[in-house]
Amino acid sequence: MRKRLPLVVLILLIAIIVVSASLFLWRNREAEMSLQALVESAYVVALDGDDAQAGTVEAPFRTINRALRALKPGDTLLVRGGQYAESLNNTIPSGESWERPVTLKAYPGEQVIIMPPPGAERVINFAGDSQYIIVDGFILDGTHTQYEVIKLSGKEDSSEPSPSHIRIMNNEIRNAGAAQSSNGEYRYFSAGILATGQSNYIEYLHNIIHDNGVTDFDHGLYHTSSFSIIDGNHIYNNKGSGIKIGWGQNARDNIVRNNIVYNNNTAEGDDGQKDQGRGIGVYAGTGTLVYNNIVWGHHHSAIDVTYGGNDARIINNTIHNTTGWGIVIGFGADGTETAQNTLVANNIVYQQSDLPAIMDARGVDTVIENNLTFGLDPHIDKDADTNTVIQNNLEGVDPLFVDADNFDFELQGNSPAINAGLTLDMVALDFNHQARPAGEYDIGAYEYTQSFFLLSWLKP
Ligand SMILES: [Ca+2]
Repeated sequence: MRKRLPLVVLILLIAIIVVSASLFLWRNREAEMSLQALVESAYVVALDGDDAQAGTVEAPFRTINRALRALKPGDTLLVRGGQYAESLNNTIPSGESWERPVTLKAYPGEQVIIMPPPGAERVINFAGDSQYIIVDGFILDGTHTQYEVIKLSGKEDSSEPSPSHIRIMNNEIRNAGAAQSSNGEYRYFSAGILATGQSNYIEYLHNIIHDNGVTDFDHGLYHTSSFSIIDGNHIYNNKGSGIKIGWGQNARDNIVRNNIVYNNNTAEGDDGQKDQGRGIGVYAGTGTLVYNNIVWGHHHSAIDVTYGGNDARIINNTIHNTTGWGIVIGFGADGTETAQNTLVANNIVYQQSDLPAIMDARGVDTVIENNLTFGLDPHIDKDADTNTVIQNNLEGVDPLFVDADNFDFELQGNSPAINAGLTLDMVALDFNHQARPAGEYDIGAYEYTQSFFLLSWLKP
C-alpha cells in the first residue's frame, strides 16, 4: 500500500504556500503604492516633454538640465526612458543632508542613457561645494566626451570648496574618453570616475564600470580623496587599473569592499607591455580597508599597496589567475617606495603566474597571516622588507572553489579555507552579507554556509 502524506504535513505545506503568496502580493502592492507616491511627488523629464511645462508626470520637462533648475533639497527627479544628449556640468543643485538630498533617478523599469554630444568634457562634473546628491540607475556614456564620465572636482586646499557627500549608485559607467586617441603620449584624464582633492564622503555603490580610458594610466575608478566607500561594484575592461585609491594626496580611511574586479589593464604601456594596471591599487593613502573583493584576470597585480600607502588592511579577498602578483607590498616603480604597517590576512590567492602569490618587496612592519595560496608559484615571499611577519599561512593548498572556470569562488564543503581565518571585527560580514561566526572565519571573500533548500527558498 502506498504511503500517504500525513495530514498535518499537508496542512503545514498549504499554510506555507498561502502565507508566502499573500506576502508576495502584499510586497508587490506596497512597491506599486510607493512608486505611485514617488512619481506624484517627483519632477519628471521625458523625451516627449517640453521645458515650458510644469515638469510633472503628465506634463514632463524635455531636458534634464531644465529640470535641475527646479530642484530643491528633498526633491527627486525621475528621468523617463531613452537617450539624452546632455552634459551635467556642475548643474545638479545640492541637498541639505542625507534626510533631504537631491535625487536624480532613472524612472523605475526604464533604461535611461545620458550621452553628451561631441565636444562635451564629461557626462557629470561635481564642483564647488556640491553635496548630498544621489545619482541612481543611469547608463552614463562617455563615448563623445573628452575626459571622465564622472568627475568630483575637489580642491587640494581644504579652505576652498570641494564636493562631498555624493552617492553614485546602480549606474553603468562606460566609454570614458573614447573620443580621444592616445597618440603615443600618456594621458591621465579619462577614468570612468575620478575624485580629486577634498572630494570626501563619497559613496560608490553597485555600479558597473567598464571600458573606460585611453592609456594604461586611465582607471575604472580613481579615488584620491578620503572617508569614502566603494562597495558592490563590478569593474572590468578598463584601460589601466580597476580601482585606484590615492595618489599624490593623502587619501584617508577609505573602504573598498564586496567589489568584483576583473580583466582590467587592457591597454599596453609605451613599452608595449601590459604592466601598469592593478586590480586594486592602494597608493599614498592611510588606513585603506580592502575586504571581500574578488579579483581575477589580467593585471600587474591583483592588489598592490605601495608609494607610501600606510596602515592598509587587505583582508578576506579572493584572487584568481591574475597575470602578475596576487598581493604585492612596497613595490614602487623607482625601486624605493614602501608601505608601512600593512596587514594581509585571510586572503585566498590562486595564481597561474610565475610570480609569488604574495610578495613583500619593501614593506615596513608588514604582517602576512592566515592566507591560503595555490598555483604555479604559491610562495609567500619577502625581499628588502623590514620586520615582516609571515605566519599561519596555508601555502600550496587548493582552496577547492565551487566552480572557478565559471567564476564561482564560493567554497566546497571540504575546503581547507573553512574556519582557517583570523577573527577580525572589521569583516564581520562576507561578500554575500552573511555573518562570519567569531572564531570560525573562513579564508577568502565567502563564508561557507550549508545550503538548506527550504531556508534559501524562504529568504526574502
Ligand atoms: Ca566558517
